[in-house]
Amino acid sequence: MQLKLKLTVVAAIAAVAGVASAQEQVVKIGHVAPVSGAQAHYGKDNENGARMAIEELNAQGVTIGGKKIKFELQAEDDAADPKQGTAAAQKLCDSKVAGVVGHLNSGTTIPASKVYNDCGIPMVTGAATNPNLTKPGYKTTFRIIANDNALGAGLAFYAVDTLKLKTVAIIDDRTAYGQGVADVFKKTATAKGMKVVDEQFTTDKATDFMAILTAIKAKNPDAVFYGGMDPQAGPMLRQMEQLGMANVKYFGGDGVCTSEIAKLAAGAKTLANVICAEGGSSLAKMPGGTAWKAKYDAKYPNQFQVYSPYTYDATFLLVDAMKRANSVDPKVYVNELAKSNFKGVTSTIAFEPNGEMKNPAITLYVYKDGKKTPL
Ligand code: ABU
Repeated sequence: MQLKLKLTVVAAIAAVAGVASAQEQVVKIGHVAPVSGAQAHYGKDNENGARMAIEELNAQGVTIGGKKIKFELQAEDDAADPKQGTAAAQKLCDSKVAGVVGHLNSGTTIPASKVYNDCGIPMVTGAATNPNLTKPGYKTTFRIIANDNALGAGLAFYAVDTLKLKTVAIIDDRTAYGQGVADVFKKTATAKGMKVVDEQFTTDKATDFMAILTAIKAKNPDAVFYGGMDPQAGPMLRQMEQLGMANVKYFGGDGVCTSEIAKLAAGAKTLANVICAEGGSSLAKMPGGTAWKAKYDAKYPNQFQVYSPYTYDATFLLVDAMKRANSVDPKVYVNELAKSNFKGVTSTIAFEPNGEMKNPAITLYVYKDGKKTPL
C-alpha cells in the first residue's frame, strides 16, 4: 500500500515535470553571412554578434505566449555568393526559423529578401546597404543601418566641400554593393563639380590591380573612389604605393571601413589616405557601444570588424517584437516589428514604412597610425 502511494507521488511529480518541459519552446533564429572565403572575417564578426545576443537572451530567460523560450541560432554560410544566398534563405524557410539576421552582402540579401517574403519570415540586415533592398516594399524586409545613398553622398560632400578635391577615378567590383555605392558617389560628386577622370572595373575575387591603377595614374586624379570590400582594397592600397600614388586620397564605403584593411594593406603608407564611411555612429557615440565592445572583445578576441553591434541589436530587435506581439509566429509578430521603437546598443531603432531605418547616422573614418579613427 505504502509502495503504491510512493509510486503515485513519483508519477505525479513526473507528470508535472512533463507539463513544465512541454511549456518550453525552442525558437530558431537564422543568421546568414559569408563565413568562408575572402570575406569570412566580416561574416564571423556578424555571426558572433547574433550568437552573443542569443546567449544573453537565453541567460535572461524569455517567456512568450506563456511558454519559456529557448532560442537557437541556425547559422548558414552564403560565401558572399548570390546563388548560395538564396539557397541558404530557402534552407532557413524550410527549417521554419522565426526570423533572420542578415545577410551581409547586398548581392545576397536582395535576392534572399524575396525568398523570405515568399515564406513570410522577417529578415533584418545590419550590413547590406544597397538602397534597392527596400524598393520592392516587402513587409518582411528591414535594415538597421544607413544605406548607400547616405554613404556615397556623405563621402562626395566631404571630398568636394572639405578636402576641395577636383578630380577622381572610380573603381568598382561590379557587385550590387560596389557598383551601387560607386554610382551614388559619382552622381553626387559630379553634381558638385568634381570631374571623374577615369572609371575602371574589377571583381570581388581579384587581387592584382596593377593594370587598372597604371591607367588611372596616367590621369593624375586627386582621389580614387573604390566601391567594394577590403580583400580588394587592401592589396589595391599596397599596389598604389608600389606605383608611387602616395598622394592620392582613397575613398570607400563601409565595405572598406574595417579593422582588417590595416592588415591587408600590410604596412602600405597609402592606408593613411583612406577616408571611409559607415552607417551608424562610432562605437564611442553609440548608446551602449563602449561597454558592449569590451564584452565582445572578451568573448571574441581580435575578431571585431564592423557590423557585429548591428547583428546583436537585430537579434534583440526580433525578440522585442515577439514579446510585444506575445507570439513567436512570424506572420503575427512582423506587424510589431514594423512598429519597433527599440533602444539598442547601436541606437534607437524605428522604421520607415518601407523597412528602412528612421534617421540613421553616418560616420566618416580615417586610419591614424594604422588604426581606424572617426573623423
Ligand atoms: N555595406 C557593405 C557590405 C555589405 C554590402 O552591402 O554588400
